[in-house]
Amino acid sequence: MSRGRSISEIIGIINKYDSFLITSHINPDGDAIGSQFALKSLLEQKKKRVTVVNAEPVPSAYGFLGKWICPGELKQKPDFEVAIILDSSNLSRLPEVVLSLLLDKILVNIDHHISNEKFGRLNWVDPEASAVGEMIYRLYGKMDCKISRDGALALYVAILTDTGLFRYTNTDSTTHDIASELLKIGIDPHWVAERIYGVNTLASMKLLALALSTIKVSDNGRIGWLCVRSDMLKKTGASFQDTGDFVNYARSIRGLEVAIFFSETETKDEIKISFRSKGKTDVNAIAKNFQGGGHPQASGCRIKGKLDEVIPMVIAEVQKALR
Ligand SMILES: [Mn+2]
Repeated sequence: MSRGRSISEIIGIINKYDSFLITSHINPDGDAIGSQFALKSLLEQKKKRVTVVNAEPVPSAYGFLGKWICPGELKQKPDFEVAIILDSSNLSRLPEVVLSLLLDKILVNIDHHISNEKFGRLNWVDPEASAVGEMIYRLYGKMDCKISRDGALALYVAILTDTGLFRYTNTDSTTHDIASELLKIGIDPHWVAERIYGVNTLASMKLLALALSTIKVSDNGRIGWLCVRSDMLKKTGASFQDTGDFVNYARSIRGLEVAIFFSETETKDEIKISFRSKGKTDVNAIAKNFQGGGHPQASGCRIKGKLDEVIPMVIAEVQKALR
């Protein structure tokens, strides 16, 4: 896949059309949120009409980045020519209400998941990029656009969160070079980190305590997992959104190779699963066996069934992959 051609084709589309819709996957993370706002900024600088639409409002921890539109707030179907979908490996990552707005439109797919299914008319997929935010940063450069302070803030959030605060294997000198450029535009890293990582609620801490009490490690010490059941949410007053980084607590256990987080969901008999690998094991391949995907070191999927059945089945699959 020639990266150079994809990015110049994206620029061609941006120059050719006037009106754009930007969206991303359900349960948006910092990269999904930040890259959408950063791309909006870029397109507005180019005097384009831009609407950012997602099924749910901006999660409160990221509220400082701005607001987008939810389908319920639309008085009529948004009028646009091109839909740009960010950070989503396939269209089933988009909620129905958003998908229904995209029928018959030109779809542009900008993503960095190795599992991306190239669903767009135009696909710019770069698994080497630490975050979609890094790709949007490059787009700014190629289009000779000045990054505004708001744009820089959004890009910084995308890269900060998708590299796990510059800790994951997708972090390299390029990531730090970009972060450095963004700080020069006026981003205060302490202020940003406090907004995102210093705002846990007491309810979410109590939920974490319950989840941690479920931690188990396989006999060979290579797999660790923990889970959240719906009744834990009732007990603590926390929500499913509060479980976003729980898998990392299992991941931090010494000697472990694969960490897994299992959670019941709003949908009855549907279990959400997050995988993290510490190195050699490709958890994207494991998630793929269950119609999920992601990155080699961080992936996820959803499986129909009861928690007590799903856990042993998934552990057995991971044991197989480790052999
Ligand atoms: Mn991402």
